Amino acid sequence: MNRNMKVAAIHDLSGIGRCSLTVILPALSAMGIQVCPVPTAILSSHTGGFGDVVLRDLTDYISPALEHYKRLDFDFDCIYSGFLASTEQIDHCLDFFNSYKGALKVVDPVMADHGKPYKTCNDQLRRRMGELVRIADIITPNVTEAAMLLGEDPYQPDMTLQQMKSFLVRLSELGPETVVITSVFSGGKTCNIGYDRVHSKFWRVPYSMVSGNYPGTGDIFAAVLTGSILRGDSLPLAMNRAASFLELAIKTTYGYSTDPREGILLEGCLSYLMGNPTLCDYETL
Ligand code: PXL
Repeated sequence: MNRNMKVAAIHDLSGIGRCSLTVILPALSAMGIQVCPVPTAILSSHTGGFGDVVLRDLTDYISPALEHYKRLDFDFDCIYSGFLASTEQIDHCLDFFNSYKGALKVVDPVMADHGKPYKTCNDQLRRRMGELVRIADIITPNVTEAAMLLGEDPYQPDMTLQQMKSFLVRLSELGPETVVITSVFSGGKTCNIGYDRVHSKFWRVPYSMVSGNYPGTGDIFAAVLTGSILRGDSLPLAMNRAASFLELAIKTTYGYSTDPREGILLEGCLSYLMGNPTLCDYETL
């Protein structure tokens, strides 16, 4: 493995609630990969339940930071976009992606969850998120975001095998070779599903749910999946690594009965990402 791998993570920095950069940084660091944060906004907390959030939009930061990196001839192995604070940031992300042609392009189209858009996601952002999806190599929407990108009903309580495959293929037809959809409900079970267009393969990684709805889990999933792919894992292995890490972290957290708004107890679980356990809990779809 390249010991000096660098990911530019275009995402927000939220003070409390363990999401976005505050989880992406430690997760990828534990996997031996440097995160170079490009904050899109600074927030006092995530927007999921802490009341009146203080938000400082950093839209005017991203382009000058990119210009600095270009002047330095600084290279990145991966550009990874996530939570955006304004529609203009779509253009800035596109500039970032287009400036590093050889980098792996990961787009986590953070917009919504559980059938509903986040407070900060307006119609314009929703419409333009497709522009990032089009140029991505890998996208990691949750099922609500996947449906929104396809113009389907955001609430998808029980998907058939045919619907899951159709979502994956149609999203891939927008551009990305690899599509992973998280938090899919099908036949009373929860799973993450993936599609590798190059090899025409569909994958499903089931996981067991505990009650308790923790923020930031999608961000952790995307970060671990990205780190795993950068380290050379196959798609099913990377999906399996991300899902099994989250299952461990969520079950650890649930046992301590902490306030779910504070997110998962990531700090005590990071050592699991440092090792390289053998994982083989996936199925073809
Ligand atoms: O985890 C997604 C996310 C990222 N960033 C902010 C959020 C959320 C979800 O609520 O509020 C600021």
